[in-house]
Amino acid sequence: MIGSAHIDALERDGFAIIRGFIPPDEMAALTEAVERVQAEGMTHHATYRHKNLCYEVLKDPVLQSKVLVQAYWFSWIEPILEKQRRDPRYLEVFEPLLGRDIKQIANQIHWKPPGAQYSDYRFHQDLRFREKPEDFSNLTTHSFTTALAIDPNGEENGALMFFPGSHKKGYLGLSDGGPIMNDGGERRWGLSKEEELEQAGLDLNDAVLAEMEPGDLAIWGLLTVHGSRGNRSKTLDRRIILNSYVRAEDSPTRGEWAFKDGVSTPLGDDHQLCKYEELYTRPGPFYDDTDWIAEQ
Ligand SMILES: O=C(O)CCC(=O)C(=O)O
Ligand SMILES: [Fe+2]
Repeated sequence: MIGSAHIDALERDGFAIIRGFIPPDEMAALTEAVERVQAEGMTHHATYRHKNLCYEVLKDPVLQSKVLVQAYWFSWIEPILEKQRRDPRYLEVFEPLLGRDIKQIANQIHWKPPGAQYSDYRFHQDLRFREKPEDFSNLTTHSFTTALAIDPNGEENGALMFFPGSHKKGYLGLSDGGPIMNDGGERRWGLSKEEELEQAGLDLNDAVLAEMEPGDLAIWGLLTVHGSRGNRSKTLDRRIILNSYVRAEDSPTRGEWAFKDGVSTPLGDDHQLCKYEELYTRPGPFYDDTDWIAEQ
């Protein structure tokens, strides 16, 4: 039973954690599917895209090796994960918040290779990643991001951190002046410069570490300030499946259906416009070895 505690927590804190969202006996199959996506992603020498499917493959300056940091819309190649994104338990979570017609905007896996430079996320609000906000309505109230823990998420391997109540502060522009990940040097373990937080009226001491066990689900809104440190552990990755959802009526031109009148709805014949702006003009497949093209 998922209950309604997450609704109160989202309203009060801007984030919620549902423990045991996916029970332990279902996690092995999901984890294996995530590992198949990783194996497939690592066959590429650089970032690869085919329509919405994308593997973000970078050369890590610290590890001096190739790393896969994110994959997008792998549901097109992994049936188990395609079912996961529209698991009826997401409807239980979101029906009270979004109703029974729900579209999905993001379908991502994030890896944090142990010790890699590219494994931190500066504090930000996900509104930053809705580059065409005019294509949506009610983005700040009826749009949510979720992270399903595949590995234990803790202090050492860079669990998510949230600022409770930050969703009531409006858009703060945190991390807008550059990539979402740090560029190395002393800030390689991540997060934001304290001055930047101070200017936004935030005190790092107030940030809450979202420790999670495999199968736990974190949920947050597009104005909730969050980020995560780099992975300082020697061996443990910090894998999450990140899915984001909107009310269908608020997103007439974007997203893949997840639930239509409450019915779990598989991907259709072709990709729908989600976040990749060049879906129709540059569908690929192609390699992009120029830069980090994150589209969280
Ligand atoms: O993977 C993480 O720790 C943070 C990811 C995130 O906040 C995002 O993709 O918007
Ligand atoms: Fe985010």
